[in-house]
Amino acid sequence: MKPIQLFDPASSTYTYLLFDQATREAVIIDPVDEQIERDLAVLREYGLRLVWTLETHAHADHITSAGKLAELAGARTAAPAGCGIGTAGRQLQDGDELEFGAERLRALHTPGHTAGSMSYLWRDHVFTGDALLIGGCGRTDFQSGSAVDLYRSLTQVLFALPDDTTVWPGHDYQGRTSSTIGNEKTSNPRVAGKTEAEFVAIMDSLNLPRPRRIDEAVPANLTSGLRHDADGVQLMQPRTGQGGYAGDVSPQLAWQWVQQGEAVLVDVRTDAEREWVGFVPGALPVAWKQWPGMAMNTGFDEAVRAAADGGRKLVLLCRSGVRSVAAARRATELGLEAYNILEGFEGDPDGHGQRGRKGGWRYHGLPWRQN
Ligand SMILES: N[C@@H](CCC(=O)N[C@@H](CS)C(=O)NCC(=O)O)C(=O)O
Ligand SMILES: [Fe+2]
Repeated sequence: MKPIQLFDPASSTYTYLLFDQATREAVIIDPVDEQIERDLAVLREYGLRLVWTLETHAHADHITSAGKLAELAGARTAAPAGCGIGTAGRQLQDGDELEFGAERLRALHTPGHTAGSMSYLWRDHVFTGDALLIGGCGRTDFQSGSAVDLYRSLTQVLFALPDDTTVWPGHDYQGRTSSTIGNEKTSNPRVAGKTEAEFVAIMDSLNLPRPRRIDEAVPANLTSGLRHDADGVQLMQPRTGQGGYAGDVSPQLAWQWVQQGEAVLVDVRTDAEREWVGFVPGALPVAWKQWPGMAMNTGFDEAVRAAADGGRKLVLLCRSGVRSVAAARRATELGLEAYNILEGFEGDPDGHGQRGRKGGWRYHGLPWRQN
């Protein structure tokens, strides 16, 4: 059994999908925002149900799609506890295990590239993030990096694994795909046969340019890639949609339109969310996907056409404004005028992984009820 290795050419990032053959439950490691459609297609192609998104660290060179995958695929989010990714529901400590089907993966704290960085061991495969790269290693010159810590992580944690363990790195800038612990131990030019002092001297003299996207990527990755830029209070004009739908509106503007009879409010969350979390009186329920499993609602097209009733404007509400974008795109393809309601019903998770305090329909005091 091998992981599925996927590549983002813009950042040379490898994303990995591992799955349990019997239950089809899957884990994705280091997913890249710009590749979300590809990743969703791969999940569909293999018939997989994504149960975990997992980060090796808070990346400086690309933005994760973890938060979006949680919405679109129903996954839970996990990240190393020391990385400050407060939005991730599961905060992993060294030695913690994640289960998917009958499979399990173990977190190994491998600090150095960043202080919180982790590698993940699954069967005889290790996903090393930016700790160990093929013939190299992650840089240690920013984001709480430490060459001394990385030397220990490489020589004492990763090189302690069996020699035939396959190494799957977080990046490769030269098209190489995998290595083994045995190979890296004997031939990695930065660390093989080097003392700690020699390794530190090498790392100190790399003089690499700053990653192009670091200022944008690190803050976004600390919130699972969810960029909460909506500010519903301010946005009382629709923002024209650039992504194949009519536009984005604040929860307040959506409610104003609904009250004035200008638009129909369509709740695209799952039946379970409406039932257990809360609902907006008068909203039409048309699930985009259904829980558990987040399978597509095959009745969506018909129901959303009926909701528009010959051309009425639709405002679509989901949990945090991710699924409602996908649903608005589909409604637009059907010829309808569909807007995404920013922030959704519950808003984004805050630094404690809790929703309800960072935007959303409820946060803004708009009408809702609970059974
Ligand atoms: N050129 C890339 C940055 C590449 C980079 O710095 N990569 C980090 C990983 S996030 C690294 O550790 N590289 C190690 C190396 O290049 O030896 C960009 O602008 O995004
Ligand atoms: Fe990195």
